[in-house]
Amino acid sequence: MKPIYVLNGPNLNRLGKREPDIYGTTTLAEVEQICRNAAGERPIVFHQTNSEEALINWVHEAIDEGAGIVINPAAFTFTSLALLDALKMFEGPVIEFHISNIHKREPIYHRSYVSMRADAVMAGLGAAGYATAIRAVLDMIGLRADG
Ligand code: CA2
Repeated sequence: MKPIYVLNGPNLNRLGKREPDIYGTTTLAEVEQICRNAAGERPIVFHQTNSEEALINWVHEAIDEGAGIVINPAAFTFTSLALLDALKMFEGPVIEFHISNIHKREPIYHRSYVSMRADAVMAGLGAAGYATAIRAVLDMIGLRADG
């Protein structure tokens, strides 16, 4: 069974340790467990990086090996055409996920390049929302013959 790739961008390794009023108190290790629990038997490849290159390389890996992608690109959401180009090469479902509601924030957080490829965009459900994203991507994979 092909895995779901859950990819997390810069600074999310600090989750649960800073700005709990915006991002909550759940750590990234707990997010990983939330994702694995929600996925059931479907394998999860879970990564976080502060490097744009590493994030793109994992999207490339998913192109060859993944059934779906849940990606929280963090700040690369608003800056990275290279990440958008990589995601465009992926043929399965892509969910863009943000812990906070980026649309409640300053205008620089409103224009997402990743949204131009994402099949769904989720924002503001907190860290627990990763489980919802996993269930949604599983549903989307289930609708495809080659999932
Ligand atoms: O809400 C999200 O999930 C974000 O993608 C998080 C990004 C931010 O740039 C996006 O606008 C929204 C990263 C925020 C900074 O990283 C932190 C991580 C943990 C604790 C505090 C900051």
